[in-house]
Amino acid sequence: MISRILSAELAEHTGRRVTIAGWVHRRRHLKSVSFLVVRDRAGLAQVVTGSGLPGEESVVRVTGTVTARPQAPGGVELTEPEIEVLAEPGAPPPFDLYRPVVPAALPTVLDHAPVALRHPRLRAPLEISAASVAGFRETLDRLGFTEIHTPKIVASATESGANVFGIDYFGRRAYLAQSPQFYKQTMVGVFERVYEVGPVFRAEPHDTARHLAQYTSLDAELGFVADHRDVMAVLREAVAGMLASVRDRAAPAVELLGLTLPDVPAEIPAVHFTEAQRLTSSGEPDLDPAQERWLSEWALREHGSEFLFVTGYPMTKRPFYTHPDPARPAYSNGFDLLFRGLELVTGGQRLHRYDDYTAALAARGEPVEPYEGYLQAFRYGMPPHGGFALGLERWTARLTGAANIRETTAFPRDLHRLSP
Ligand code: AMO
Repeated sequence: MISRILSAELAEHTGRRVTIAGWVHRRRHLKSVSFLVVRDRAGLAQVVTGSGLPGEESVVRVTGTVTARPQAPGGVELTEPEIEVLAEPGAPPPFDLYRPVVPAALPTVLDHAPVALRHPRLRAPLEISAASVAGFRETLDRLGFTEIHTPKIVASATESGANVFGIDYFGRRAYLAQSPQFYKQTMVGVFERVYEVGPVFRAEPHDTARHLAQYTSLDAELGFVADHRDVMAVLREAVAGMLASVRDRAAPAVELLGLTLPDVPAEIPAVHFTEAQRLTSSGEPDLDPAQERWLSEWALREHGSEFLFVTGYPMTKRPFYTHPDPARPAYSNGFDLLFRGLELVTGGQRLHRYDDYTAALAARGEPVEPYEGYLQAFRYGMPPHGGFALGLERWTARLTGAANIRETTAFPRDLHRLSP
């Protein structure tokens, strides 16, 4: 390893000679002096030097004396530097990475992602996303869940209504997994409580600000639930843990973006689907994005909460594995979690008896045969169970105020974009 300290640690070394390494973020020439700002994973460091500075995005190692300077980032700078260039860029960056506001439109940013993402404001959402995943894992580990890894090349679709990518699998028809749904349920029979953080694929024909063709799904599934409300309680803990981790691990990113993080109420308010319909004067069997936004505003007004559960969606709108509400079988024990106007999570209680699965498939006119592999779990005894899936990019977009979900993932895949 190249021996060095991080920019954020410089102040602890005032008066000493130290080495840092990173990228030339900015060069500034004043009349009698020049400054080099070096960017590393922890932040920025200022170097005072003469002329003849390496170009922006050059990779450098700088040894210098840590000197107090209140105006510099972190209140110190490196003086009397020796600068070694480790790599010189072949071309200047597509736009100035040092400007506080990103001076480029989203398509330009995405076309140049490998270098554009180095901009502190474009990197910050990715830091928040990483901290969120760490908090998700930490919380579910604490609650006795086991992390699993399930196949992304699968034999059948899982989510009715969502579109599936077909692929050639050694001459056979296969699909890219739309969700780990069947496998996470199966693994409840093994571990009782499981979670997975992984990619899922949706052949989304819509070009919207909230749909990707590949996104990261934070999935959980747990056995021995009384009904969907036990799942909602675990989800509440997971979301609170994700936020605590963002506060803890991504504090500089939160500060840079000037974010106000939401509070999670001890109990997130919930409305039944029929009540949501009444509130939005809707007779439709589903809620559209405008109604979701309205309901979120209502929850903030009435309950002071930026989160709202909508429970009891009609069975006709949920996949075949959904458990009905025993008291009102036309409605499900399924829920969505809305966050700042957007559907963030889908979840619910599942069927757990083999005969209920065969009946549910028959009622939808679907053959049992393609599902035989999955249905083995239920043939051999499964507890009442349920789970949820949270879309990571939607979460990060809502936390950071990004207008487009593409700002929250390094290399988005959508209708038009396959590269970089
Ligand atoms: P669902 O299909 O509703 O449920 O997906 C769950 C969550 O994933 C996110 N999401 C998306 N994010 C980005 N781009 C997309 N194209 C996209 N589609 C969905 C949303 C959504 O709430 N198996 C069930 C979950 C379960 O019941 O456990 C499922 O996949 O945030």
